Amino acid sequence: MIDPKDTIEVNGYTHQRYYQDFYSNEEMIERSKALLELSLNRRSVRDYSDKEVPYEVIENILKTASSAPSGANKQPWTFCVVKDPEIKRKIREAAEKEEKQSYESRMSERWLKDLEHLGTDHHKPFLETAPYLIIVFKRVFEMENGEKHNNYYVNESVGLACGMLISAIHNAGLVTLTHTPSPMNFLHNILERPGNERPFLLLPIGYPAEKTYVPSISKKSTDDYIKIY
Ligand code: IYR
Repeated sequence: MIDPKDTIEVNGYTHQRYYQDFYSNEEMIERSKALLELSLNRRSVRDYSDKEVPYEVIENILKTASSAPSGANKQPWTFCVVKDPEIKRKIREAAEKEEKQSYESRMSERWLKDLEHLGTDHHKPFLETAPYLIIVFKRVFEMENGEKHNNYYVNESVGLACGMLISAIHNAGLVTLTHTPSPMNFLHNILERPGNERPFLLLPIGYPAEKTYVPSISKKSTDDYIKIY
């Protein structure tokens, strides 16, 4: 919470007083557990229903993503929201063409073996079935008065925003999938994006198809990824 009236000046810029809710240890444990349980129930879903999602939800989750920290607060991202069936069809067609080549010749034997248990292939029907596609672009630089100014920590910043977006989608009761067709320049062309933007990630958003199965996989145990010093 920010108190707009309680301010100080730093280097000639206004800083506002910041307050955060304070919880007891018990409350903190409860709250962190609740988010953990919610997060553990999130899965990448590849089969979508075409059921409509209110646009207000899309806007709220994108505002959540855009609240992410970023290098020098440049917020170097653009979220393209695609609902138009004709644009979705074009994206599916181009993505499947690239993915077919990837699965048939660009991906190594080892890579294909590593993906086998997930059951993926070059068919991407979700690109047309899901009610919305969000295509995330990173903004490598900004133009100001005809001058090019590079943004900072662009991949880190956009990655953080995408993580928050994925959590927000799950929290709303919807599902998504991190789809990275490769190469993905076709997204730049289809969506006619400007020269300072590069495609970063594609996320379908919607409800899961009525009877959906996901791979039976587990997450690493804490001993494998937490090192206490
Ligand atoms: N982009 C391809 C292949 C793929 C690659 C990885 I690494 C995955 O975790 C899953 C899929 C596809 O979307 O099918």
